[in-house]
Amino acid sequence: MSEGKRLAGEKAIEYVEDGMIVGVGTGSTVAFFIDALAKIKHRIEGAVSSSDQSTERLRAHGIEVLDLNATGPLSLYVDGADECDPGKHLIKGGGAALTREKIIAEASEKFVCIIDPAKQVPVLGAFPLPIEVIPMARSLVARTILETTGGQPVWREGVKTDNGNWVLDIHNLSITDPVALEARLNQIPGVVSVGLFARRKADVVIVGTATPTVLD
Ligand code: ABF
Repeated sequence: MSEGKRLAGEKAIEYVEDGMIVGVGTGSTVAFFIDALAKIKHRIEGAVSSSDQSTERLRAHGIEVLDLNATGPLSLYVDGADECDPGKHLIKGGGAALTREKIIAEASEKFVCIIDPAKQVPVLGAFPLPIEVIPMARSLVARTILETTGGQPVWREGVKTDNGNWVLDIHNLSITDPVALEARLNQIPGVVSVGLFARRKADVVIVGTATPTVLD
């Protein structure tokens, strides 16, 4: 598994161009990308980070971490995923960083997703769908999801996001229309963000097979 993550993470370096400010996701696959980015840090201006965890790793390598408000739109965002369907729609948020990940993906021209082969699925949903919620709305959102989707929401107890919110993981979904479900869940008051990257899906998917496979 980690060999596939390393292969995908290192292959993504090919998308980094001189002078870039690189959007950087979160997770163990991204950690391989950050370590590879460190080897060419003299070629880039800096990074915009999606989590305290990635910020720490970037800074440890001496890579400058910049504020998205100061950088404006980015050319490139590199991030992992929990599941990827044939249409490059993703489930993300296993690392509880989904909100800032989604913000940077939205601000980026090209979203390159790096995954090991195990993340490829025919239909999204076997991995419980993470949703970031305002704490006071946890039960309201859970009830609404139960009533309207047939999914089973489970509170990721003990986990607080970098934004100080909570996470619900929705089990038992089979997501055949990810764009529609993302829009429906986004409407529920108290939902901060949904771990479906469907409206803004990956532009390129790099799968960490022995010879990395590029889906674009
Ligand atoms: C992050 O990458 C999260 O959205 C997703 O949960 C995670 C996948 O983690 P890993 O690369 O460690 O499998 O972007």
